[in-house]
Amino acid sequence: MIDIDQYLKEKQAIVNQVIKSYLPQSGPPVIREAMCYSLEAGGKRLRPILTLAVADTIGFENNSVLDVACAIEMIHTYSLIHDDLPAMDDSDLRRGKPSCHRVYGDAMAILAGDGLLTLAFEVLARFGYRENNADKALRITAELAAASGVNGMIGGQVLDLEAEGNKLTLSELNDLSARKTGALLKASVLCGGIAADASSEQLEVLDVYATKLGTAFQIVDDLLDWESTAEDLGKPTGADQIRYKPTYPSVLGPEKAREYAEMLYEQAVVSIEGLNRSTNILEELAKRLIFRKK
Ligand code: GRG
Repeated sequence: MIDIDQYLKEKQAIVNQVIKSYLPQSGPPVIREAMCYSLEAGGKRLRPILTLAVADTIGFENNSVLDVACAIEMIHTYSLIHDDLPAMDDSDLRRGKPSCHRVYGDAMAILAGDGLLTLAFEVLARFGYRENNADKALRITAELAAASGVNGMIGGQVLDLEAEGNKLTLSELNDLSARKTGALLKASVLCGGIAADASSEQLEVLDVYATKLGTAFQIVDDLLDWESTAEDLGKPTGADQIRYKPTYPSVLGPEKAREYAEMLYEQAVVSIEGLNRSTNILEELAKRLIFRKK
């Protein structure tokens, strides 16, 4: 049995160290500072840890997968910076600290997000130069660009903005969540598999695991916004209700939403038996994601 607390701590430390080393060493100081501010504001690093955990599960021992993991965290952080802007969710607090635009202003926060998104793809391209990784890098780049783009996270954000004040069916909410949150989470898992030379059968299994986990993760995010305090979460809570956003607890009720998340978690855990590897890390990670308190 793996000590998941220890595993998370070790992987967080590695991601934090490596991601910092990729930050530009030249260019206008203010933009570099704003990018660093948001990257170092203390996120959980769930997505890069999922990438690394998949590679560990497949049995791939090569540090180059860290490039992929860090690129994914950069894309995630960019999305949070832009999501907090006044034109979007207008949120003053992120990761327990004033959001990027509250410290650096709207223009610099937009550019810091753009800077992180661009840097992510530079890191991926450079990963392609290393150790004959070119084919993998192309597949991973395509996967991440699609997951972040109009049919993935950006499209999900559009649906989310349009949903304010409207009623959604469960199936519409599932579609929104699969794009806004699920796509990048799924890509974190699949890119770990691609970087680790997983077989196509293993990638299919990982796809099912990540799809279930992505929806369950969003349900829990909605439940935390519904039930927790800003102090607990490090970001404002109750915002979804204030903005009349349809969420899992508002559509299903909090109890049914929790049951739905737990059912998806159980299905995710069963699905990865198909990997034919020891899947303890991925099981424990799924448990952490679903039973988390922030
Ligand atoms: C602006 C293109 C664009 C997209 C924004 C990420 C996103 C899409 C919106 C954030 C709003 C939100 C609450 C989404 C739900 C799930 C989510 C992405 C939560 C934040 O992820 P965590 O909990 O955050 O992994 P940390 O800070 O730990 O990295």
